[in-house]
Amino acid sequence: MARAKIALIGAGQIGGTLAHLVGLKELGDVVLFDIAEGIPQGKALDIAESSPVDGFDAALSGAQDYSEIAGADVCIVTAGVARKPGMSRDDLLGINLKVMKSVGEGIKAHAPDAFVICITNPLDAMVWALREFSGLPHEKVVGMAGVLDSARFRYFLAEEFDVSVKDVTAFVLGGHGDTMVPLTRYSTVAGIPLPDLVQMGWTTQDKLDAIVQRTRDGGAEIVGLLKTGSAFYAPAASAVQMAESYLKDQKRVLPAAAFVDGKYGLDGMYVGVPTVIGKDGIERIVEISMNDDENAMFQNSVNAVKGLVEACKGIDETLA
Ligand code: A3D
Repeated sequence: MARAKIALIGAGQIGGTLAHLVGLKELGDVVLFDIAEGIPQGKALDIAESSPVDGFDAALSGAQDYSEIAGADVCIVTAGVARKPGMSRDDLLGINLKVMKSVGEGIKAHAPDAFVICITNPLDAMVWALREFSGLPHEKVVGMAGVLDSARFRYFLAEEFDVSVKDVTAFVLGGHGDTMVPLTRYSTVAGIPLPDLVQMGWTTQDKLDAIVQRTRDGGAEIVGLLKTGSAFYAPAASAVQMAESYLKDQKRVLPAAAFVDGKYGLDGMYVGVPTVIGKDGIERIVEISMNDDENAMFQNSVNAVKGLVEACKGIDETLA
């Protein structure tokens, strides 16, 4: 059977890390695409030269022309500009909307059957715009944020409880941004929900609240440390997990920015919800029940995403 073809649109910090992970995991052949000449070619060659050491078989190439992504099974989009210190994800809106237009048109022309994972920020608005510009089915275009946000939540919880990250599950809903909703009730250590762990004396409510806030600010914490860009190792690992679930039809239950129409009281918008990812893309959206507080936080997040989408429509009239 032919190897899968994975197109990485954007060969910056995340794009390069994605290419390396795809190689190490032998998920398929990689085409790194970028407008910056030489960067995708250089990264592809550098990673290919590591393949004899790590013992993986994958063809890696760089490209400036969208024809090179022809027939891709998966496209992971990181093209655009990343946050600098003091810049919010929303500041990126105008710049990255134009990028989504060219990327969406490129995918539409050359890889219309791909499963497309968007990472470019502001995530929930950019994945919506990318879907509009590409015209692909909604279930084949998804945004990566929830896997990363819940991984950060899981990591902080594992540190607090001094247990393996493997035994911590976490649940994050809503848009990717300051309004994201980490749901403690649905987050567990080996099946024990966090509120029970507070009662068992494993932690205090104050400490848990601080961890929730640190999760919301997780992206900014890394930007503050790096100063010249934003997180890339964990975002790349998160998108690769989604791509792998699609390529291997694993049907993993993963939080993602998916198109929700009819569930959660929403009539057609992208927002972070639990999904099942398999060979058909987003195969299911899992609708959970929320209490009043959780629902209020979720609605707040939904409204923030709607505001960004309206702003996109104001910038590009073809979207209105
Ligand atoms: P960076 O290292 O700057 O890479 C972006 C790449 O995109 C650069 O190599 C650019 O040359 C390239 N590029 C710019 N315009 C185009 C275009 N029109 N076509 C093709 N390539 C283009 O950034 P990064 O890799 O660190 O981050 C990429 C994006 O991911 C940014 O928008 C970040 O804000 C976003 N991001 C999202 C998350 C989420 O959790 C959603 C996390 C971290 C970063």
